[in-house]
Amino acid sequence: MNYSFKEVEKKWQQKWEEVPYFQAKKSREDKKFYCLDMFPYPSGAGIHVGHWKSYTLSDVYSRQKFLQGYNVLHPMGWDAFGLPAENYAISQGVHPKKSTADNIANFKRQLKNLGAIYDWSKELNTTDPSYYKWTQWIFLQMYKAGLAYEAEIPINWCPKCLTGLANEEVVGEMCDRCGSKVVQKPIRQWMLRITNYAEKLLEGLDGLDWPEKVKLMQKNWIGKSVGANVTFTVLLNDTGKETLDLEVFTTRPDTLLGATFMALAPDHPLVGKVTRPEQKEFVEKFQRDVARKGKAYGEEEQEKIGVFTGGYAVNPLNNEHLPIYLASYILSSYGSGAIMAVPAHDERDFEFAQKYDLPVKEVVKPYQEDESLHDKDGSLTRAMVDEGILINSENFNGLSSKDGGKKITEFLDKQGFGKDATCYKLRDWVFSRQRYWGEPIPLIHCAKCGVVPVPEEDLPVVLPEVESYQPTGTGESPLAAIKEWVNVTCPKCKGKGKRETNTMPQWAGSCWYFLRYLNTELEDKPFDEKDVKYWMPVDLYVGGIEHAILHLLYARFYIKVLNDLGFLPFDEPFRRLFNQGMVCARTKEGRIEKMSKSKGNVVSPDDMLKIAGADALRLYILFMGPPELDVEWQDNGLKGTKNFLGRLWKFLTDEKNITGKTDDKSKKRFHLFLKEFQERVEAFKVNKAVAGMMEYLNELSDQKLKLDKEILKQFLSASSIMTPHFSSELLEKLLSTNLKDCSWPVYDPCLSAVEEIEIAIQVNGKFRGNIKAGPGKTQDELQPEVEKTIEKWLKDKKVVKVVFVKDRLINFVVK
Ligand code: ANZ
Ligand code: ZN
Repeated sequence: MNYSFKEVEKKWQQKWEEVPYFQAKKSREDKKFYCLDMFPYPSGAGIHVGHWKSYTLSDVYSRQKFLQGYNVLHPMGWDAFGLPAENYAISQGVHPKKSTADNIANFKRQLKNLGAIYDWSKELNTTDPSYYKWTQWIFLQMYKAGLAYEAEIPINWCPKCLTGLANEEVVGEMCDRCGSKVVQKPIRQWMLRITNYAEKLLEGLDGLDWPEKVKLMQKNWIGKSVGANVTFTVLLNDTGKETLDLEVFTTRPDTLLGATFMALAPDHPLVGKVTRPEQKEFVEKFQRDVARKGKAYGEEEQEKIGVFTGGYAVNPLNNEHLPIYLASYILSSYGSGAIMAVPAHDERDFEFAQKYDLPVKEVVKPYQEDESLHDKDGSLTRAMVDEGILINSENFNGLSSKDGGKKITEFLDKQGFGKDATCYKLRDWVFSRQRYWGEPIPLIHCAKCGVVPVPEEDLPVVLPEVESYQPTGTGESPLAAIKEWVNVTCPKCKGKGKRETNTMPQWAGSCWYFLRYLNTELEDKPFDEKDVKYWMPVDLYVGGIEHAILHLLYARFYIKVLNDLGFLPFDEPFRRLFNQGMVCARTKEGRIEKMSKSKGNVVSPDDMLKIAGADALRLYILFMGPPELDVEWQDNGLKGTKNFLGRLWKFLTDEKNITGKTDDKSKKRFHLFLKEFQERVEAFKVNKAVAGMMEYLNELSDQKLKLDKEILKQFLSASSIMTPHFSSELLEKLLSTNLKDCSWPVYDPCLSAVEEIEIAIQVNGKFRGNIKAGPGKTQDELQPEVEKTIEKWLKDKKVVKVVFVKDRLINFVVK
């Protein structure tokens, strides 16, 4: 009798749909397990087998915890606002509302094929007014707390998507969505003060069970630098009487006496004042040139160009006069937008000094002499950027960089010319989009009262139906054209007001959705305190590394704000994070790349299901390789797991193999399988866990081992986390039970213990003793202990070679 996956899978999916036995319980007595998938934005392309990888993983863990008696919450929803959804709608010529609904229906159909234990009663959709009412409400709380503000700033503007973008959405000067080169455009924006949370966002990383790589990416993005602010005095003319203060941020106050010029960002506010009349023409031309080129924040300018302003600044330590330049590599948005340039110890300053023939003065000597640092004439060949010992620094000579920096800053502090300072690379979050498909920002502009929040009882501000939702490109959202919607009465003075027409970025809805899953039906509040307290934080969050900064940083920020405002009793949303690797496939050009529709290398689960079924696909995806690594899709691999399930079915349904009571050998082998299976699953080595299942079946048939009903039930319960349909069918067929009444099998530590074997120890081929160890131990694991037991044979001898035969012997060749 063969395994007929089509009927079996259909049957169980229908049953689970009718009676979803795995839904989260209302009672809060059990231990809880909140397993979260990064909810998808329902694109038109549907899901491919790459998406299945993360959904299969999260389902394996949810199912295991369910069987272990946890109250499991494993929900799914739709991140449906934002650029991707809107761009797709435009490309198809349909309204985003319509295309989004169609895409969701398709996604849901595809996802149900997975046989996952999603609790669909918790489904949510970020474009649903009953959901975004609360996205707007959270924004209002931030606004009231002074965390949202309006600013006319030059921002990253995508000329194709016709909207402003957050810094996080720009990758290498390109729009992360469409790949167009981003330009800088001054536009009125709503901003969120995420920078107020820089330190908290950094500190919080320590306590998280996240991949180190992701933590490091967030850390670098926040970019904390510790140093000092130093005030230089700018001479506005040659009399030396008229002056102004110029502040610089430096991470190396120890190098202050090595400064040989000053550099300002081309758009620094003091440029006009500092520039002397004779240089004005050149300075202005330079500013125009740089502005025309434009550059996105955070991008290093390849070419370091500059212009002399004619002005000078006085070094507060030795009163030396330093020429002031404008330089293309200084960012106006970092520190104070101005630097003291120390060519001897900073690479960029060194390059600039070479180019403009400015002096190089060494003030730090490396701890270790390095001859390649100087040429024959004694000039520096490159910047010496390491810390070292101070030289040419008057009273500070001989101090280490650390101590020297501290002493110099203290000295400046006393004179009122400097202070310890900390800078962050993190910028405030550009939180408005000039697009239609997003949550309206719930604010009203009134000529008399200024910006007035929409009263909470008037939420949601519903996104109006429009004919034309294409971006206008004017810097105004398409909503600005809908007069009936825009014109409102001011809630404060009852005079004429206008609605804010910018919408929120797509990240707004995903910053808090995991709180809403708990109570999607709540009408009078966004979430329930008691449920939040029970369920949060999320125990396991599974999703792609592409969200390492954007979504994961924004969501952490939201939770910290809501915690500070007293709405939440915790301040980190995701306790544990797992990033699954990508599934790749060969493109038409023969390159192996991440699956994507645009590259034409997508494998659709719909097709694979027809060939092999959901359980074979789940099993193959788990078996492909370590789940955190990228892997290449192979049709053969899927055939392999399909065949495996076929063989397993045959074995288990063959009466010969089932007995009333198994012998010890069979029992032992099963408990060893179970122990390893559990340990591997729990260590995220699911590929090894599948391999263990395959080995077990091989040994069952090779060694003619038998199972009794108890073992059979335990085996099917354990395997059900990977192959739920297959296991359910056999549980019913052979044992008249089902997963609802099963629990996670507990292995017997005595039975699962591996017997020790004796390994012979030899010295120069002569037998010198035995050592007992578990099978499969490596030489590295054994050698130290073996050396101890034969110490007297090795004394005063030189070991020339060690011969090791696994599980048999270890032989020391000595002289
Ligand atoms: C003098 C100096 C000497 C510096 C030296 C470095 C080495 P991070 O680590 O990135 O924070 N800097 C300050 N503001 C800048 C701006 N707006 N645009 C470009 N560069 C800026 O780097 C801080 C260092 O970058 C600062 O320390 C400053 O150069 C420069 F041997 O000051 B330093
Ligand atoms: Zn008003």
